[in-house]
Amino acid sequence: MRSRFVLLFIVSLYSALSVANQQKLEYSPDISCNQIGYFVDQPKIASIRKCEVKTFTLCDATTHQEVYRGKISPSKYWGTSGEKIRQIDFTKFKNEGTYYIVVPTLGRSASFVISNKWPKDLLKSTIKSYYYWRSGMSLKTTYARKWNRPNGHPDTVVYIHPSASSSNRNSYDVISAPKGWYDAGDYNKYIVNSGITCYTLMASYLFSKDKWDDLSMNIPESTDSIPDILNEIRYNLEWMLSMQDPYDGGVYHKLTSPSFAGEIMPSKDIQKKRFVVQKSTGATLNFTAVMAKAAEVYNPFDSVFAKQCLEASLKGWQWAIDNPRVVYDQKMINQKYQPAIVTGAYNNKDVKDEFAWAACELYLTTGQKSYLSFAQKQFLSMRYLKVPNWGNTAMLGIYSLLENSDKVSRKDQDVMQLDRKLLVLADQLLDAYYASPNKTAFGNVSSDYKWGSNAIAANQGMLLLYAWKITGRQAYYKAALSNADYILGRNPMGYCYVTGYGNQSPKNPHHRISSADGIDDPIPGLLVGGATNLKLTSHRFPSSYPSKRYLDQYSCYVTNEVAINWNAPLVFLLSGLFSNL
Ligand code: 9MR
Ligand code: 9MR
Repeated sequence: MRSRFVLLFIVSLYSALSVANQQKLEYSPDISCNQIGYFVDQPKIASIRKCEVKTFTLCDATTHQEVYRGKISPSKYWGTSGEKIRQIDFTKFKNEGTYYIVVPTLGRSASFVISNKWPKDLLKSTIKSYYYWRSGMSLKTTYARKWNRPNGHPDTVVYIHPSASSSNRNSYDVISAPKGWYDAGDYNKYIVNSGITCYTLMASYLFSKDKWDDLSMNIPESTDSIPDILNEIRYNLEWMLSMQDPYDGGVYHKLTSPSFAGEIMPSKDIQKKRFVVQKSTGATLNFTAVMAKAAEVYNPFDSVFAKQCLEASLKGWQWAIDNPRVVYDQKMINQKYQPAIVTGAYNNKDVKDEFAWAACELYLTTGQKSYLSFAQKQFLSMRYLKVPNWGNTAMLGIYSLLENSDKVSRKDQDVMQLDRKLLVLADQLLDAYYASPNKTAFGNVSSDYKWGSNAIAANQGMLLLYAWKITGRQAYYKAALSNADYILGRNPMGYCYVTGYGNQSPKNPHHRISSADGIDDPIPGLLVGGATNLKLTSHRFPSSYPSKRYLDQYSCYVTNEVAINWNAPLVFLLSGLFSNL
């Protein structure tokens, strides 16, 4: 009896002491985990660096009691971080709750949840970011909370730049092109980048409809009967429509001030005139593809708007067929015209992929076989497709055809090798995931760390989710999830790269509004560009290895800018992962 009492005493003393010790543990940036959450029945991986201990424990974040204990894997060298990485795997632990990891000698990790609901709040925030990107309206406290702001850039007086004059519109004629989203940290509006962004968000709606139907974003249109994500996208589509020259169907490349604004709020940026510049084939085809898609997506809600989108798309297509090689070459333009334009170029030189994509969308919306034949020819002339980005959109057409494979005959699917086009890339990513010392599909090769690397991770995730959907193979889903883990903290910098989320997130994004609004917290839900191998600025990074070339500084635009085309694949990835549950 006595000895049992002593034993019990010793055990409870030990656990009280270990709880007290746990509470005192310091946060260690060397334990990288998804700082938001893990799904109950999916892989739960974290990683560590610089440490040889053999076991880890998982602790309940409220009681600080140990709930699970496991072995840490042997180390493997990761070429893109220049470090030896070790895995912590607690996949087998399936109790919902909030936890942290403890690694003796290192400390504790960030807290995260194990739950099937974790993406919801983050998803709301990443899509709400588009509301904060709106140009041409004031943001009211009801919707914008402390980030409310007065109107800036009404864009009701926009000049035709001399590069854009045509028989019906002279230089310095005034047009009105209001609404739309700012591109990124700057205040300009670019058609090429709007194209892939609107497509990706509409695709997200189609892919995860049940998640979007009742997700309220608390925006001015929230009381109508249309899903909020579509309300938000329409705000930009309406601007895009105004960028088409009604006389010939061509689309201006961008609406911009001649140079970037300073670190000021939109309402203070009133010094410079804003122009629409030269029409381009790339912009017109982006527009054509997006408007064809919008005609399909919006038809059940507003057939008048859908019809307007389709007419605009057809007009754009005709212009592109008549003008197939009008490249936007800013340098050349500046040699010929005044004022010089020095903002983002998005100079899409090769437009084969835009032709293919636009033809796919027009085929699906109109049912006319000639568009599909056109697309097939374009695809035949491309050796292989790529994970999409603003300059390479061919895969977007493949996504759309695969989502609507009932509209493509078996024979056409075979001729085009439709599945293969996607699966070749998905399998490469899957192999990378299996072989990765970091257990992520993203980030194993230096070429993943271009400008906006976090969006490359998200776009790879999007591609993997399509592969999962058409094959039903869970491995693709897990690989997609690994990229979400990377973005949300399981990376060598230990950053959750979305503003306002996680234990360590960017505080100084290259985002003029977040910087100039006088509010400490940046606007939430913005994905920063992330680590990069580019050597554009003279900043000193924590390491010369690509996955660690990241700085949370306003001036470091090459790692810390935010952009509409980067948030969109994250929105897709989060909602798509969530749609499995
Ligand atoms: O602020 C600009 C950002 O939005 C662009 O993405 C980036 C690249 O075009 O340029 C930024 O502007 C910088 C300019 O290019 C060079 N001087 C410093 C500017 C602001 O930091
Ligand atoms: O994301 C764009 C990147 O791929 C290009 O290499 C770079 C230079 O043209 O421009 C980036 O886009 C920026 C745009 O030019 C201006 N607005 C901010 C964008 C994000 O940095």
